[in-house]
Amino acid sequence: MTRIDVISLFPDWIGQLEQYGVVGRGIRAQRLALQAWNPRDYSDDRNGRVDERSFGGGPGMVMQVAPLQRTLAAIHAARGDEAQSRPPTILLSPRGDVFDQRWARALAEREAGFTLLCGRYEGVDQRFVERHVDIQLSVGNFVLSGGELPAMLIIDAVARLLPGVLGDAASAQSDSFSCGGLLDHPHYTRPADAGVPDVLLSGDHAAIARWREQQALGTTWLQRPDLLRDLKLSTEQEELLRRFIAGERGSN
Ligand code: 9D3
Repeated sequence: MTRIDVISLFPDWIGQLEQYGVVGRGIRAQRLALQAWNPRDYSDDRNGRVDERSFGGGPGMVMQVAPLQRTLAAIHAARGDEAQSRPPTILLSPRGDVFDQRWARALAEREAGFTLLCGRYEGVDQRFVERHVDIQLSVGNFVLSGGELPAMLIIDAVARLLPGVLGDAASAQSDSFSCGGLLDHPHYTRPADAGVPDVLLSGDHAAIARWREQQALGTTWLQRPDLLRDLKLSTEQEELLRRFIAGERGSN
């Protein structure tokens, strides 16, 4: 069972995840355990303060070391981890390495799980970062107000990769960024009226597979050429893409 602990000033928000979708399924299937921890519960201040003004001045507050350290200690005690096998502490931070599908796979492979720390305000006292943070992750080049949404995003991306969480193991494998690094082909469903490519209604499975491969290549070429540049296409793929670009748009 993979255990993810989350340190956040909004634990109820994180807790919502277990009611929905793939994370809910993972928890019900006992492949995933999710627990949110509020550093306010580990404050030594009567009002539960966990932040202070930044030394040196300037706007914004900084999360203090002591409440975070006690929260982390409580997590490790609850997990019963020995010092050597402590799960990594991951700080969500704009300074971090940008999270991607490779990171999702790497985290999903950590069977014991990990601890996510959601920063708020201007950030976390650097001494805590130096003593306890193993990895820093960002979710992209835009400014958020805290690490909660990034944490939820990471939990979702990791949960769906855990064995036994998605009913159809193949569905985790065959979507974008896993399916040979290409975007998915377009999908159609009922009603089967004008606009549905004929080949999808033909019953010719080989032709359908070829059309889908060509659409995956063509869609990636049109919308994410950066992904295509990192791939080595087979001769068949080169030919399918060449005909897509020539304007056949999947008519083979
Ligand atoms: C205006 C504040 N910034 C000064 C230049 C620094 C800053 C501090 C704290 C910017 C954002 C935040 C809060 N963001 C996160 O905690 C965060 C985040 C993000 O903002 N973008 C992308 N990924 C992440 S992960 C955590």
